[in-house]
Amino acid sequence: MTGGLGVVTSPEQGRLAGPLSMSVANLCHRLQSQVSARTAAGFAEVLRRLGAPLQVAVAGRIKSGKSTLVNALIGRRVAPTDIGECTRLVTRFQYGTVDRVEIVFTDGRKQVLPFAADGMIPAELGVDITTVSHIEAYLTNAVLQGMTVIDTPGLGSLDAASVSRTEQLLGAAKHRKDDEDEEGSDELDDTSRNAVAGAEAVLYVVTQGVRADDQQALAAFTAATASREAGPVNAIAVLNKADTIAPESVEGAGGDVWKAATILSEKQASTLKPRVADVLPVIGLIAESAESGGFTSADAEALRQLAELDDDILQTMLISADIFTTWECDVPSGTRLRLLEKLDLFGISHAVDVIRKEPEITAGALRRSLLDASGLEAVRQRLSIVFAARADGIKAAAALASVTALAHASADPGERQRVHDAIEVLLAKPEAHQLRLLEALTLVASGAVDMPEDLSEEVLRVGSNADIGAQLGKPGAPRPELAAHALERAGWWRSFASFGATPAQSRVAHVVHRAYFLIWQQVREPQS
Ligand SMILES: Nc1nc2c(ncn2[C@@H]2O[C@H](COP(=O)(O)OP(=O)(O)O)[C@@H](O)[C@H]2O)c(=O)[nH]1
Ligand SMILES: [Mg+2]
Repeated sequence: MTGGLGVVTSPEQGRLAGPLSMSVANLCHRLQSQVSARTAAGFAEVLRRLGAPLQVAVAGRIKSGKSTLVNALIGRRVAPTDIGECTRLVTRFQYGTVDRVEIVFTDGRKQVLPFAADGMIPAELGVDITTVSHIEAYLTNAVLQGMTVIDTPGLGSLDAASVSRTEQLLGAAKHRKDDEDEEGSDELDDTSRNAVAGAEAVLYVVTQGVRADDQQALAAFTAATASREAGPVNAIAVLNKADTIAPESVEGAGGDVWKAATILSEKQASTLKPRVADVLPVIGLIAESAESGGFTSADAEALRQLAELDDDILQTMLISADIFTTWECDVPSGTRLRLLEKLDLFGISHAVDVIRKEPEITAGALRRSLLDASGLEAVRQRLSIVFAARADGIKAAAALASVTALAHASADPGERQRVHDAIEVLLAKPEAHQLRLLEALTLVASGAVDMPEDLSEEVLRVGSNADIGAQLGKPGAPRPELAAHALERAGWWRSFASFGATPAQSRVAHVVHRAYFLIWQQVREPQS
């Protein structure tokens, strides 16, 4: 997730995700002097967001383990989990040079919030929560340089106030009709605020059974994010709490928890399609403990003691949390409770197995093995491939949507026309091709445009990878082979666009043809 990918820097604009974001930023700059103060203020906000890391919201039902996963991703136990006021608020985790937490009130006021003794954001704020908009946490953790993580209370659940706070922040709130318009104000009105507030990408957390309201929440969520279409371009999903799946309930799992989780994830991917491209199993709790310093050498020591128990006894203890903590045993029950909170039964059982296979294993290596067992690495990689590779397109699309909304809200027809014309010019530029590719990918992956399966897969592959070898399905192949393949496919898609395609397929085919052509231009031998 640490950018690296085509990060473009310009003196006045900070870090931009790529050439397309740069073009949109230039558009905003140029137009700022030609529009009303209000629209200009909106553009300033768009510019600020374009220069910020990708905004990834973690969404899902209450108690699906969102905050736990956020802690794991950041590598620090900072978001309160389970209960407390804070779990009912939206918290934005962004990079900062000094650790600092602020309460942001609905009237715009801010108040510094000291960390709790354990280094976490306090679960109780000591202020009237109905006056709070959200919490802003600035942390020094490097991963936040690549993305801002937004922890949400959960859509489709909880009290109405939490839901509306979540929706507000994600830009889903219904645009309020303001009767008394304060003309000429530099302040952003609600419409603009909402237009620019949307998260740009979603990490959707589900647990075992995807229910109808999961689907609805995801639909609402992806529609609410600033991208024009809800779709797999900016949303990925995890099946969390994989450790709690009973493997015997899943056919074909052969009693293996991870296998069962993988099978269920695949099933859920087809249920959640077309909103997300795929679903990855993960054990957020173990990932959090392994990544955030929660797992200590004292824990490793206690596990070592448990590993020495007679296996029959241990297996009996591991039947349930109650038996595990109340069983007569040398490891103090308080210690066992702590292990349970950090690893749950599956993690404890996994650690014991590892210790029994390798009694001399260090606490560090044991932690590493727990991390491997959590599936977090695969989630990180997916985030990096899907979001980082598309950050330029995603951010630019979000920014353009905001610019369009701002112009639309303007009372001045001349201003609307100027913005409209500028966007037209931008869309004709070569770098805007990525927008069309992402759009084509959304159309195909969502089933809006019907394609034979092999062609859909090809579109997804070309549109979802940053690496040319991966885009062409030939990772690591030599350049001449890549060039030849790209040229061949460019030709194929052009003829598909002309012959034997429906009008909708034909539009997609033109975009794919152009994508291959641009790839070919990059990898062909330099012309002498
Ligand atoms: N067994 C297990 N428990 C988990 C996992 N992830 C989270 N939990 C627990 O689920 C509860 C709710 O987690 P939380 O992160 O607060 O959920 P949120 O409401 O979605 O933010 C907490 O008690 C977590 O410890 C997991 O992967 N496995
Ligand atoms: Mg939470």
